[in-house]
Amino acid sequence: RKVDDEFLYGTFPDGFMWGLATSSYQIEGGWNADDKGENTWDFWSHQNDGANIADRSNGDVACDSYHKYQEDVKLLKNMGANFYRFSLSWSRVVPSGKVANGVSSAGIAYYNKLIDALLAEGIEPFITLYHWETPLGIQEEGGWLSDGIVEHFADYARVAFDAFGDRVKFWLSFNEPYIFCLANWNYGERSPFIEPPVKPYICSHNVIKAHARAWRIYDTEFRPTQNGKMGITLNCDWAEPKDQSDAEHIAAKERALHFKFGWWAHPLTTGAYPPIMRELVDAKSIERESRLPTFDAVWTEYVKGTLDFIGLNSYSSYYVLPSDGSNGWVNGDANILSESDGSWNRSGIGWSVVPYGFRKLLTWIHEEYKLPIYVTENGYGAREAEGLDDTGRQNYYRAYINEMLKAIVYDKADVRAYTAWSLIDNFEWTQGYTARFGVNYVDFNDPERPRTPKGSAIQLTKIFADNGFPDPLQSSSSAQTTP
Ligand code: PNW
Repeated sequence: RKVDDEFLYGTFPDGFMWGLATSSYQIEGGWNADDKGENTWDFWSHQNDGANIADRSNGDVACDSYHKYQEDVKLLKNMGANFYRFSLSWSRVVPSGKVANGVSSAGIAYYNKLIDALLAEGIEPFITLYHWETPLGIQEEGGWLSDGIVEHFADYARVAFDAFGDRVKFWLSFNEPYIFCLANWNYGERSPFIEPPVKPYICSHNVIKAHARAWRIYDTEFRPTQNGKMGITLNCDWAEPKDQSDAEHIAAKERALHFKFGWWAHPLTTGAYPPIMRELVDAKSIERESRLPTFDAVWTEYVKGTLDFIGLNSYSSYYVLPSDGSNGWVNGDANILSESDGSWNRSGIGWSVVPYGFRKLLTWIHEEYKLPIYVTENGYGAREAEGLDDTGRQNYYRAYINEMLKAIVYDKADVRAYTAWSLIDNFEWTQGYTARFGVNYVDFNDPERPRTPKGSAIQLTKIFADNGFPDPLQSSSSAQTTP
C-alpha cells in the first residue's frame, strides 16, 4: 500500500456524489409552528432559563429554514451539489410521536415543498429520519431506554416512506447513535452519568432494533416500487496507535474502533455486537447479568444484513493506548485511553486536524465491512471572528477530500459520496451559536437570517464541478488512470 503525504491530483470515479448537510433542529426554527409537537431539544434548550446551552440560545428560530428553505435550495444549486442531506423533525411530521394520534399535514407539506424545490433544481433529497430529536411524549415514556420506542419509530418511518419515498431514494435511519446514546441531554439529565455505563447499552439495543424495523419495512413494503437505499450514519474518528511499533497499542486501536463503530456496524451486518465488546463488557459485569444486552435468535436474524450502505461522519483523529480499565465509562470498558498530539493543527473550536487519519479510517471501514461508504458529514468548526475568509476551513476541505481520494485510488475503498457539514452556520447543540460549521455564513442578528457564501463555499463549488482535483499539467486525468 502506498502511503504518501503528497497531494494526489486526480478525479473521483464517475457517478461520485457531492453534497452538503444540515439537520432539522439546527436550522428550521418554527419550533411551535402549525401543529408541530414539542421534542427533547425544544425542552432541553428552554429548560433552566437556557443555561443548558453555552450562549443561552435555542433553535426556536435558528436559520428560519422553515420559512427560508428556498434560499437553502438556491445555495445548493449555486454550489452545484448533487444532493442535500437534511433531516425530518419527527414531532413536526407526527406531533405526539405516535402515528395512532395523527400525522401533521402541515409537517408533510413543508417537507414536500422542500423535496420538490430540490428536485426542480436536479438535487437529490437525502433524508435522515432521526437527528437527535425525540418527541416529548415518547421521551416521557422512557425514550431510548424503553423498547416501546422501537415500534413508534417504525410507524413514523413508514409514514415518511409513504409520504416522500416516491421522490426520495436515499434514507438514513439515525444520525450518530454513539453521540446520542452517550449524551446527558438524551436522557434529560444535567449531571454526568453514574459509571459503569448501563444506559448507553440499553439505548443502543433499542436503536439497532428500530433501525432494523425501519429497514425491513422499507425493504418489503416500499423498495419494490421505490427502489431506494437505506443506511445509518455512524460517527467515528481515526484512532492512531500512540506507539506504532507496540502490538498493545495496535490492539488498543482495534478495540477503540470496535467500541465506537463496530458497536453499531457489527450487529447490523452480523447480528451481534463485536466479539471484543461482548468479551470485555461481559467480564466487567460480574455482579449481575451483562450490561451489554444480547439479541435473541429472532432478533439476531432480524437485525443482520440491514444496511445498503454505511454512512460515516468524521472530523478528527486521536492517539489511542491501552488502559487497565480503571478509567471508567465506555473507554474504560474498552481498556483504552485517548490523547491528542500537541503538534497537530487545530480547528477554530479546537478539534485536531489530521487529514491522514481520514484515509486510514475509510480504508479500515472498507476492509472490515465491505459495504459502500457514504461520507455523510465532514467539516471544520470555528468562532464568529473567522468571518467569510475561512482559510482554515478551506485548507481542511482540500486536505480531507484529497485523503479520501487516496483511500479510493490507493486503497480501493468503496466510497460513493461526500457530504460537507454544513451548508449553513446553524445551532451547534450545547454550543449554541458560538461554533460555526457553515460554508455559507448566517447573520443570526438579522431577523431575515441572510446567508452569504464563505471562501470554502466557492472552493467546494470548484471541487464539485471538477469532480476532484484534475492535474493542472494534464488535459484530462481520472482516478482510474492516476497511479
Ligand atoms: C455531528 N465529537 O456531531 C452532528 O451530526 C452534527 O449535528 C453537528 O453539528 C456536527 O457533528 C458538528 O459538531 C458531532 O465530539 C458531535 O467528536 C461531536 C463530535 C462529533 C460529531
